[in-house]
Amino acid sequence: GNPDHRDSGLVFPPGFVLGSATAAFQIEGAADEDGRGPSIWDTFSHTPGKVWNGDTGDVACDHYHRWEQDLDLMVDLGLDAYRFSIAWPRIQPTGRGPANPAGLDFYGRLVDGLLERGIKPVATLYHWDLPQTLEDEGGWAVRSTAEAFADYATIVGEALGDRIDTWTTLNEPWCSAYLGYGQGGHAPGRTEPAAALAAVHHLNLAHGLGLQALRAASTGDPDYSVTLNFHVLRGVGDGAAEATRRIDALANRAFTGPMLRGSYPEDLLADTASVTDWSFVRDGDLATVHQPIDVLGINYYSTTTVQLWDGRSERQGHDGHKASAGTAWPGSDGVVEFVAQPGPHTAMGWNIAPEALEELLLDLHAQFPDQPLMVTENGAAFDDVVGPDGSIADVERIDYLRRHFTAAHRALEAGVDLRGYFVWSLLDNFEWGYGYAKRFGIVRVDFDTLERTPKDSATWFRELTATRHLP
Ligand code: GBH
Repeated sequence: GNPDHRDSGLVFPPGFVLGSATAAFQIEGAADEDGRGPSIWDTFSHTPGKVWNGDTGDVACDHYHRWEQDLDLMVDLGLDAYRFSIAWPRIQPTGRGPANPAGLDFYGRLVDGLLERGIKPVATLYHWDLPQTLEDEGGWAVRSTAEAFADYATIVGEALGDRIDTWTTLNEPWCSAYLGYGQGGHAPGRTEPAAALAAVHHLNLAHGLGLQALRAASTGDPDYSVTLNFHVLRGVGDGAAEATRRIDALANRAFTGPMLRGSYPEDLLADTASVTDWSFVRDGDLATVHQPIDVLGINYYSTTTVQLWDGRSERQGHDGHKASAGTAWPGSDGVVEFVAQPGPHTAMGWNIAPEALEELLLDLHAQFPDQPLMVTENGAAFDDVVGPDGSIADVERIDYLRRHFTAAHRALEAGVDLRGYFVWSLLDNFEWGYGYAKRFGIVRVDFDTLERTPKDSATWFRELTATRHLP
């Protein structure tokens, strides 16, 4: 092996899934092709001032045309599994009605291509690209969007449910609800705290209805999952416990409560009482949302530090998203403030805290002892430099990944039922509000030529998948 990649002595067991992840809007491009309808991210990214540099998803990595080449990259990297998302507006251009056969065919070819190469397909139904027509009818703030999602899940379940390894209903509903409808830095860019909380519930409901639909339609034996972005919280000051309790309720327990326990936390309802009365939760909804899942997906990047607002200091922005009139924290805006965290930081400005991943996995295992877990995203953006020979010596990314894989391994050794780990991301791609300015890939994409070049982190990851020993 490469002398830079000395064996750490840590070995991942044979069944542990080593994969990489992407999302449809971030890589596919081909926005107008084969009957695809517009999504909220098309509208948002084409609205001046919303995305850095005016970048859009029109071309992205052109994966829609280059998918076979990308499959070959996955083979080269030795992936056990590939986590991708299905673009709802390719399947139902207006979010309702009959399936668009060309859209289904694209994912059918992709899934068959993965299976032919021995790579497990892990498919997410919703990674943020809501059909624009559904947003025009109210988006996630209204119940009918969750009902439409169930019909979409039936269509993809019938078409692909004989071949999928793992279905994931939603990616990070926290982002969809709070950044999309509260803070406004994500599509559809609304800044309505009550709508954000309604979106939380309708996304939870979509998860439940989607699981029911997928289970009824899938003829294979797939696993069923959802992916949440957990906030690992640090509190400072006299009110540390109260500040972390409030943010934990909004960020984490608003989803794990209904999905894994069957109820919304009482403290969440109390903290948000001035914003909404939660009357959008109807009889029977919680039973629909609360269904067993085979695996809980976890996206983890960094920690979050909070304190009670002292009423004097300027309130801090959150999450590196550009300043907006909205809040990601309905009911706690002006109560809790977010504290700058010590470095080192990635190019996103996110602090690097691998020990918090171990802590998160242990905590979730303690809370939900029988629930298998999977890291469905972890990775980092850095300012990559292309060397004179064309190579990309992304040593910081290798270090980030090595430290987070080590944290995951420690959790495994402590008895956590951790099933696998997906690096975000396979390719540099459209990083939402940051456009193409932030690069998370282990494979570089030149956005002029669309050429792919594996970075040193890809070589490092290939060694891990080949040997199962952490280099
Ligand atoms: C994921 O979002 C997405 O699933 C993926 O599409 C995206 O490309 C990738 O990560 C990289 O961004 O302000 O300190 O509390 C992650 C979004 C990032 C939102 C961390 C919450 C908390 C940082 N999350 N953020 S902090």
